[in-house]
Amino acid sequence: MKNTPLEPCATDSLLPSVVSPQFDKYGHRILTMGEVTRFRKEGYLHVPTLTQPSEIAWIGNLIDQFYAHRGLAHGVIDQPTKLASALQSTCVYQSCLKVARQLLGRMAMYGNDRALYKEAYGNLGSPWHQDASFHGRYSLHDSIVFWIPLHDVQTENGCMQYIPLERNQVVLPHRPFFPKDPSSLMTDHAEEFKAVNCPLPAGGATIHGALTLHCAHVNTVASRRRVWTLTFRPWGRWNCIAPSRVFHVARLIAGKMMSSARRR
Ligand SMILES: O=C(O)CCC(=O)C(=O)O
Repeated sequence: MKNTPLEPCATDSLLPSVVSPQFDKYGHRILTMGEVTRFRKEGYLHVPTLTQPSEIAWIGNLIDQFYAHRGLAHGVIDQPTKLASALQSTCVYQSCLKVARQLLGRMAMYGNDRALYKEAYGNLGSPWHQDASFHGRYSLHDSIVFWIPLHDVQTENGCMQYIPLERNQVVLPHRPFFPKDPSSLMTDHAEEFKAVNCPLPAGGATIHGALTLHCAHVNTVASRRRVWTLTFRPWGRWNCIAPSRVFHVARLIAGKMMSSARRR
């Protein structure tokens, strides 16, 4: 599916380097230098114009059918792209791949995707966490996630919030969000007064890195909150054998061996 580039509005043209979205010759969204710089500094990017709302409506319909087929109203569906490979040909998927290559280098590839639907009139948001807390201790935390709502999102229906990266950001202590589910992690160390709210129109997305603290508001409205996320990382699903990762692990192991030899 190929989209026509969005027309910059009159106000956008007054601030070209800051807000005018940039598209390549295929109509795929790419980042401006300013956006790349902002992502590197803050660890997330608010992108109100990633693709056309009509494409998002089409994707939303398709993913709704996966939920209906499974008899689910909400919850997580892993890898919708495996269920419908047409998703990989969409303009939004191709834009995400190009943006991932701008941010992570040309070896960036698809890692994973998920549909995250939250119930209407819910009482739980997604707690503050860093995606890095789910990664192994040898990870370089070099993945990025595109969070793509399938309709307009604001505070009331579960948009994201981010805390800009600190200098030398580390992985903070996390604990299970649901006490009986060790895979549901949250942190008590988010400085919430620094949070930036990220409402979006359909066709927009946020992008965040693995060290960036984020959470999503509770969905308090009468309809489900529907989101598709796409994760990219260097070497994609082969990230664990990416040369940078192998080098990193070797350095950590060598460091450990040297310090235990010194202790003896
Ligand atoms: O959509 C949500 O509720 C949270 C999503 C999230 O934390 C993530 O994609 O990393």
